Amino acid sequence: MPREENHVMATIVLDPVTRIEGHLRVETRWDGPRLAEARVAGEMFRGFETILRGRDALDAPVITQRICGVCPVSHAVAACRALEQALGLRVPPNGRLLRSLVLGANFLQSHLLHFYHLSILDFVDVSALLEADTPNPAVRALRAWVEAEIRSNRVLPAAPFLPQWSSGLPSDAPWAGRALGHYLEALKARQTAHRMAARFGGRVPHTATLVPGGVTAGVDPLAVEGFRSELASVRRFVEEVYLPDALELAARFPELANQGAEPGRFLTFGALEEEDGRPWLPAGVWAEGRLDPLNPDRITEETAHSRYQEEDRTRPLEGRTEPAPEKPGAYSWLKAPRYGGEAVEVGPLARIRVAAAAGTPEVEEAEKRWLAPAGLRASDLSGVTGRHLARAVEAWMLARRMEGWLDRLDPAGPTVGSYEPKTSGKGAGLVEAPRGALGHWVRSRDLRIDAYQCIVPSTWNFSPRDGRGRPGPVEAALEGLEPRGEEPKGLAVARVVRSFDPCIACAVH
Ligand code: NFE
Repeated sequence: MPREENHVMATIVLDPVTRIEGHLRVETRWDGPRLAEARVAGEMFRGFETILRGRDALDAPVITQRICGVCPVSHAVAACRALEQALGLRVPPNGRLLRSLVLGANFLQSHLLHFYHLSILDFVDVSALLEADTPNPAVRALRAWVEAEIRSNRVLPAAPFLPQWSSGLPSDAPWAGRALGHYLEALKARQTAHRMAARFGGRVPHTATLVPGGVTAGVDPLAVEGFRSELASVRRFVEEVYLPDALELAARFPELANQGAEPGRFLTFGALEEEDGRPWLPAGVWAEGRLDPLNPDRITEETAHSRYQEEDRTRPLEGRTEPAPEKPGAYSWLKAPRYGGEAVEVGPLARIRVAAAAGTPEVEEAEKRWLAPAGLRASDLSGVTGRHLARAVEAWMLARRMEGWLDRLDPAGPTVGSYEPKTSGKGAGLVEAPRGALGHWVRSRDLRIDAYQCIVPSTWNFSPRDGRGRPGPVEAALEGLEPRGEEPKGLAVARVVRSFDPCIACAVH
């Protein structure tokens, strides 16, 4: 790092980063107005891969769901698919569709959680309400309420403490008021999405019906119709509230499309299964202006700066996950996944960019309806606002696709394949979770887990430096950041970090 004489570099540390899942530390060094170096670190060890060794192989979907309370369905599906490959189990079309419906419901609730409950407070300024000059009685009442809160020194802005009635603000209310009001409506929409997942998952957040070979819930017509009407209400929320808010955010902060845009290499395993096992959104790797097919053999995990003992670079099933808390040079409990030796971004932006490059018709439709009127293109989405928009657009595309999956369920067909598993074998379950590419790799011996490794979306995005000292995707996105003059540096860092939707509980697993 360059250090001129008489030139003091400022350090800003966010530790812990709040409004995320898990324990994340972000250390940044600034060269004047420019962020020169960033280190992001997962601050805890969990050890699921070690816990799994020696367990009954068929228990992996139950155990790995406990990695996370936000995206447990993705872990269940990844574990099921890994075991299906290892043990030669077949899944009937109903089983795949039910899995995608439960996982799709989880995507919807997760995207809403991220936008309204974790991120939007980075962008709204309730003090705008104090300046609102409007005769509208609802806005005036909210303004009086905010003034009273400030006078009594209660903490603001803090949406959970907004009054319930603020969710009904009219459309001419200031954006801060409307967006925060939507915080409360989004809680209800998430509740509905959770209910949808429970209809076929048995319970949430940790489902009870997803097993290797399919889903043990039947295609009950009452559950199907209940799911359909709940899906319609979540879709309405996405169309009428979420997408307009995400577009308004992008319009209000145009400079954030360029902030946090690195590393500019995107990877996806292909999102959500159709009934024949093909992915709904395509798999692929986009880098340097080119889309390449995914080659899972190019995936490695590095540990040069991670608190683990093993060799610096391993293929997934060769990893061992043996903690080394005092290892010299190590600063994170995350390993560093790499594709062909390169750091890649995963998540909704990666899925949309790969699907756009592949000419997926649904992305073209979404672009025409939502992005083009705002002068935006799916293939150009990037940076902080690009990630928020990609998530919102994906929620819309997914809600529509799920209606089609409901139509294709066959009430007379089986939901689980015949159950005569082999007892030994190796398998990989490569799926997409809300936050990006998720892989589970398993080796079963006599139906016992001999080896198990997970590479999780937030491990890709929040990885530390690798053996060559090259930064992980979020580190790369932060380095070079130059906030606008009046924008506090810590806030600019938090906006970039949160745009990746960190889940460090998952990332360290
Ligand atoms: Ni804990 Fe997750 C998702 C997975 S993590 S939330 O989405 O897998 O990055």
